[in-house]
Amino acid sequence: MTYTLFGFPPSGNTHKIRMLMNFLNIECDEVNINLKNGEHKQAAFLAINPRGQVPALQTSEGLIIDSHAILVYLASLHGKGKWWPESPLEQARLMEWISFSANEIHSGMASLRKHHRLGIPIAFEHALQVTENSMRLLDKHLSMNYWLVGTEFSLADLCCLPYLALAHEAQFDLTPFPNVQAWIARCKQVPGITLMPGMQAPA
Ligand SMILES: N[C@@H](CCC(=O)N[C@@H](CS)C(=O)NCC(=O)O)C(=O)O
Repeated sequence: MTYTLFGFPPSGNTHKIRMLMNFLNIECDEVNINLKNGEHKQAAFLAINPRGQVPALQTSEGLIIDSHAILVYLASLHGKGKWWPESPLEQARLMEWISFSANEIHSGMASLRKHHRLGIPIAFEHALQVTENSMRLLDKHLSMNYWLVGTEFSLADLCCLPYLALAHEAQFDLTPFPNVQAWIARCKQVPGITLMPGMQAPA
């Protein structure tokens, strides 16, 4: 199966796909869509993805859009067992965090980073509030759990990691959330993990 990933190098959502592909040893071509010059809203890319967003993945079965949809597709197709469990309850546990990534992290930390790194206007106070609330929740969860779900690094950790490891680019101080900081450091030590530029910095 050949894959083509439409992405953008600074995009944490694109990076999630790269991380899973590398864990699964999947070969993939990448096409860069330059979000800075608006290529994602031009007709050529809108014909591929009408949502005008990256990432999008061209597969032999058709185009898949949205980082979380792509992760679930790849994990269930190539990583049954380790990356996508059989049990509906375990799948639901992963989905709890995939949803946290798509909602709280997307409209919180990722939004703050978009503002500070790319200069895009956002509802700043709202994004800050969402980030503070969600980091408080996450810190509490991680005070009782080594990984987000179960006993090893999973798709839940993978999808939440990039934007949280880039908190410094969002100009958000994680010092009041020591369990989140320790979890980020743990994730970065997982064998086979792929870090994007900026993720190496201490959280
Ligand atoms: N829910 C989508 C969000 C994708 C997203 O927001 N992508 C950003 C880049 S990281 C983008 O393409 N932004 C341009 C836009 O929304 O117009 C996902 O998880 O893939």
